[in-house]
Amino acid sequence: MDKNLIKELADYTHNAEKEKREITKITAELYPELTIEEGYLVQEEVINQKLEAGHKIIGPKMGITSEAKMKQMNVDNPIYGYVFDNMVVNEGDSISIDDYIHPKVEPEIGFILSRDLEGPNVTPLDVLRSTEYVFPAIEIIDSRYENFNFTLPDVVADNTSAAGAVFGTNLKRPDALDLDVVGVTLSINGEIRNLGAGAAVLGHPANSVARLANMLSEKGEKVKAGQPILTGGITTAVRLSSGDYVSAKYGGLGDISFFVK
Ligand code: 0L1
Ligand code: MG
Repeated sequence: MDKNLIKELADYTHNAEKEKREITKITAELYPELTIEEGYLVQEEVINQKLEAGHKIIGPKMGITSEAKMKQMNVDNPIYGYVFDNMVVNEGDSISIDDYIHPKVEPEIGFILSRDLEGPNVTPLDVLRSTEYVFPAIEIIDSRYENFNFTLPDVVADNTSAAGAVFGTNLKRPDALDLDVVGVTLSINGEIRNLGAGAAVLGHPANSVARLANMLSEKGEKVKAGQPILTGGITTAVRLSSGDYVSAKYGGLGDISFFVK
C-alpha cells in the first residue's frame, strides 16, 4: 500500500477523532478495496501520529471478541487497537459528552501480565500463568464513522473505536475467580441495561489475551508485562447521554462507575 495513501487515510480517521466529527467509512468511497491488513497499516500510522503528538500508549484492547459478532462480520479473528493516556477516565470521575461523537460503553475484564507474552502458539493457560492481576473495566467506544457503520478494515483503521477506558482498581489474582463465569451488570442511572458473563469473551477472557499475543507475533510484537489489557466487551455496548451515571457491577470483582456531564 502506497505510503501517501496510508497517511491520507490515517489523517482522515485521526482528524475526525481530534475534531470529534463523524465521517463516512473509508470503504464507502475513499478506498473501497481496503483490506484488514491495510487497515492495520492505517492504524499504525494513526498510532505513530498520536505518539508524535506526545500521547502515550497505556495498553492494548481487543474488539469483536464475541463469537456472534465475529460470525456476523464474517471473520475468524478479533481485532486489536490501543488505549492512550488521554483516553483514561478515573473511577468516579465525570466525562463530558461534548468530548465524544456518539459514545457507547461496554463492561470488560482487564488483565495485567507479570511477564511479556510472545506468540505464536500462546495458550490461555500460558496467559493465566503469566497474569499478575485481573481487574474490572469499562471501555468507552466512539467510532468516528456515521452511525457506527463500518466494515472490519474500516474499524481497524479507526483504532477499533477506542475513545476511553475506566480501569477499576479492585485487582484480583486470576486464580481467585473463574473468569468465564464472572457475571456483570451494566447499569445506566441505576437501571440494568445489559448483563453477561466472562465466557462471552471468546469463551474465556484469557483466550482473548492469547489471541492478542498470537496476532501481534505476526508483526514481531508481543504483549507487554505491566500494561493493562482490555479483553473485549462482555455485553453489547450501550449509548451514553448527558446526565448518565454509568456503573458496572461484577461478581467477585467489585463495582466501577463514572458520570457523564
Ligand atoms: O472494543 C470493541 O469491541 C469495539 C470494537 C469496534 C466495534 C465497535 O465500535 O462497535
Ligand atoms: Mg471493547
